[in-house]
Amino acid sequence: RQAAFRTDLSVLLDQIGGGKESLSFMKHRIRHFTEQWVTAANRLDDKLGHQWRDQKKILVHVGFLTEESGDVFSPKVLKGGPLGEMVQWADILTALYVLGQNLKISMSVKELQSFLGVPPGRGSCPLTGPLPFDLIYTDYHGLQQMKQHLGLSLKKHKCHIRVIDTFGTEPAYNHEEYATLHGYRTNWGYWNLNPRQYMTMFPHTPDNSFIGFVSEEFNKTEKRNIQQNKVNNMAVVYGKEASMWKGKESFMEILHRYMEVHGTVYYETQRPPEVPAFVKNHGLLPQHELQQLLRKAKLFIGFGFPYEGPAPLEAIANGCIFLQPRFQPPHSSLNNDFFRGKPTTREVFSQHPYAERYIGRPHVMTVDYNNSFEFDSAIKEIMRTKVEPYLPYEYTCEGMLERVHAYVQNQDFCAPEDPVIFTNLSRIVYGGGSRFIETLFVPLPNSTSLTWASNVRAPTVWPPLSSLRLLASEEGQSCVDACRLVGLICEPAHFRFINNKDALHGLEVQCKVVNSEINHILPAFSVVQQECSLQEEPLLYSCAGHSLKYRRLCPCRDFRDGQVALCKDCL
Ligand code: U2F
Repeated sequence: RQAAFRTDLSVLLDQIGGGKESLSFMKHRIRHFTEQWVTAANRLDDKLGHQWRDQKKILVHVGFLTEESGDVFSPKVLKGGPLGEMVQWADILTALYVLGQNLKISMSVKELQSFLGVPPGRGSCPLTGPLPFDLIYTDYHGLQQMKQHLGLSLKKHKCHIRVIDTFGTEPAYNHEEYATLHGYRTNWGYWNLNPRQYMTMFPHTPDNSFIGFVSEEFNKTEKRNIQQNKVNNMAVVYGKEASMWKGKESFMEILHRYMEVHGTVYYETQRPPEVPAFVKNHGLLPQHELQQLLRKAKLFIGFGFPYEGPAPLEAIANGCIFLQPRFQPPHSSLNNDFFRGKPTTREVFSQHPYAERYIGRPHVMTVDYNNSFEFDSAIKEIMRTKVEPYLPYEYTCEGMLERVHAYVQNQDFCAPEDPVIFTNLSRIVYGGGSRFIETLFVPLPNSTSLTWASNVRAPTVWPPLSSLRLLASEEGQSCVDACRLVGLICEPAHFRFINNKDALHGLEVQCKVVNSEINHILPAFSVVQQECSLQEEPLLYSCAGHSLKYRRLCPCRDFRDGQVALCKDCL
């Protein structure tokens, strides 16, 4: 069946049901964004030339909101607890619905069982027939619940699953045996999924798929009005829970010298002692009232926690400058309680790395808060600087619809991955480029097309192979960084095309021997020892891994302006 864009969201709102604060929050958000979604749907439909889109049967099982997982989030919705996850689920549901998919929503184990057609009880009678869905979106809690209730049949069906995973899961943690043997075992990982089945809130690592959420977008007139009504000396503090303000008195003092300080900190009856008396505290606000406040403010200031939430994007979209602390040393699961146990070694160099890297000045300023001179001058600079409201395309409704559309139609983790043979890999080249690029890429013919041996069928792959650019990283450098340095992004889907001798040959690597091993750094080579190794376990293809001993073979690809998840020919 063909999927048709939907512009009436009332059925979705009914499907979500009610009762809990978390659900009310999500529904309120969906209602508030309806107009933006509708406009985006029409624009995307035009952009795609009204092309045929398959309607898929999709189950969304929101594990963390089930009673069976303890649902620790719902009771905190009105008390300053995390809302980022709720924002993200509301937007995923809406995107799938607006794209016209055949959607079922489950928020309890009972509903899960009934949708899957398995009898109640624990794994007693696993699903015997086919899975009644093309795709299942869930989270780590939901995955655990599905394991309990689908029993062994989960293994058979797991290629249909997508795991909404805020901070991401790196390949070394996902591979059960490897994680256990090499110290990467955590409470989460070890599901042996294709790492691209994990879908993150920000494009943390290209090993996972970036699904994201949305923020409000303004037209030219609205942007002008916002800029005209800015109050130059008004700051809003990022932190809805009193604990986030603890120990920040010295920064607050400096800030207060120049600006009127506002907060949206939850409180019951009394003002929280962590919030200084000079702060105008509005209490926790409904989302749209927070937007109003941000619309007036010039500065949105983070004190280091929460990490990587939606609020800074909302503030920047409303024309604020986001000021945040740099972390030196960076925070990660190795040195920080919040990240400890999360299935990633990603290093977080500031409170909001996405804002720093993908948005940057003048909208985002990242400074050393321990240096009061630097902090002080940042505030003065912010008061002088004029900025326009800005929202990266990938966080607009249209950008999210475009991305989710591309994933739903093209990502297929069930199809067998046939081995691929190149006649001449050296044809994968980067055409032009700076001196830096020339030292990394093999200087080869101009052609960027691939030819195939006559007995090998060119596989239909997504992202398409036309996007592939091969390069070797430096020693100690990950493929994430190697690709980024030349303006590309690492694409794990392309690892299987470069995990071969031809790739080494194409890069003119000297190999005494070419081994094949299980190690998340591979394929890679050691220049000193002239030792080359290919990857034996496709689940361990990792953009994130790095090792001082090795230069890695990196499959990079191009990406669309403002939409890092999709290559130029990906739509
Ligand atoms: C992040 O979760 P948080 O919920 O702490 O992230 P925030 O950026 O603070 O805000 C989430 C939403 O809360 C809304 C605001 C944001 O969309 O509009 N809000 C509001 O409605 N009223 C207010 O007064 C203030 C904010 C992250 F998203 C999670 O994944 C992490 O678990 C958490 C910890 O790092 O941080």
